[in-house]
Amino acid sequence: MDSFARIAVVGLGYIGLPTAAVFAENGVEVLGVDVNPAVIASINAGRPHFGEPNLDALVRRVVEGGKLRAGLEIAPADAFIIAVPTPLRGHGASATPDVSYVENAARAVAPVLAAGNLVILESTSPVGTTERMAAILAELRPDLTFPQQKGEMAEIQVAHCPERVLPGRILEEVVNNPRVIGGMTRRCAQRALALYRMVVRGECRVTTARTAELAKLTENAYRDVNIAFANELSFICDKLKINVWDLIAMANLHPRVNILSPGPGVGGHCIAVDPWFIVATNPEEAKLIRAAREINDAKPDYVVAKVRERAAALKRPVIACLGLAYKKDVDDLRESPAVEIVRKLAEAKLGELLVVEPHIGRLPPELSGLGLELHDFDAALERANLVLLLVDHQGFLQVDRDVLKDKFVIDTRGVW
Ligand code: SAJ
Repeated sequence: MDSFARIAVVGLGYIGLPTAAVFAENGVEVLGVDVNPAVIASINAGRPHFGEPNLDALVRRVVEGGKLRAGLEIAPADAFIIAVPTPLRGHGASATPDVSYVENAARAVAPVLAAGNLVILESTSPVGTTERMAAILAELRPDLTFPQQKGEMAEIQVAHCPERVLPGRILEEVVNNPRVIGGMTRRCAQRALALYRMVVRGECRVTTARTAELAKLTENAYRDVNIAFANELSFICDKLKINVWDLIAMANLHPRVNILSPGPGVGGHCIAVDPWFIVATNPEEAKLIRAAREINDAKPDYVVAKVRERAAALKRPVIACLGLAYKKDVDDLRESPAVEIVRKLAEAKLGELLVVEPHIGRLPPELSGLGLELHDFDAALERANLVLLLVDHQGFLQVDRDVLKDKFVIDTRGVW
């Protein structure tokens, strides 16, 4: 039975909500489940609870059309997509992935499972999590059969289909990106393939659940390692008094070299986190992956030290800090190196800080609690004698050279 008239999406965050809305748009009856009543109320009123291009209109349409409904309680469905957070607990090499939200989602789904159902884990997860989820389901439903017990003959199919969308382009990428579909058995994978085929236009490749888990982690670790290479070059270039951006542009002229850009550090919910999932399961083997994380994590302190050095030369430092988001043109401050840098500058009392972030209306408590306020871009540039560019937002790119002329400038993104 390959038809999916009704699906349930557990977890209505950055991934779950767009996924639910896209299925609903394609005619599937979707129940979105979340533990947060405010999220449920907002979605049922047709309003997403976070900013993402085109998501507002889509959610309003599918809610008004009766195809998407959000609730606190799970209900029977043909397929269940679990898209809950898998955070990291602790810091650095001793951090451990927390899969308790996945475990809780499995416990919530178990009572409504029926023979013929498909359960998909979309959350980025350490290798073995899909099997762990299936084990919980089997424990709670001894009346049903699962792939780990009956292989291809199982009544319930279980798969891992990791999301890989880029914040800021989620709706486009959810449909057009290629997908890795990892089944606990071939039949599980085929069933999951049939589901995603309803909405995904990109290529869908079928594999095992464990390969799919590691594939997702590998993609983000690959990017992290490559950014670490660029950041390491920035340390080397500073010592050798070479402009790192020029250096990279020159090296990238080679047809088989494509170095990424150094920055103030690596932020966001994925690249700064997922490589640790590999280190956690393979601490002996994952030497390069761990080193990359450490290099990228060291970058904010390096930027703070640079500011400290420059500020020491000023009688009364007034520092414009441009950008707080984890990357350009988004309002997302999660794991943002810019926030860490501004916080450390404020704690070190290096001078007056003028924080500029046009994408948010109010500072996060960790910064407002330090007495900081949001400032207007032009006014901050005018007043500052030290300008620290942290995020390459579109709005920061065009700047009057004359305004910068007599100021110290630290451009962590190499855009000026
Ligand atoms: N960054 C640099 N230099 C670069 C590129 C990025 O310093 O040359 C920094 C950014 O400023 C940012 C961080 O890296 O702080 C991460 O940004 P990103 O744009 O590379 O990636 P994310 O975290 O927004 O999304 C990533 C994507 N993964 C890959 O590109 C391999 C996305 O496809 C995934 O779906 C997402 O992680 C996820 O959810 O896992």
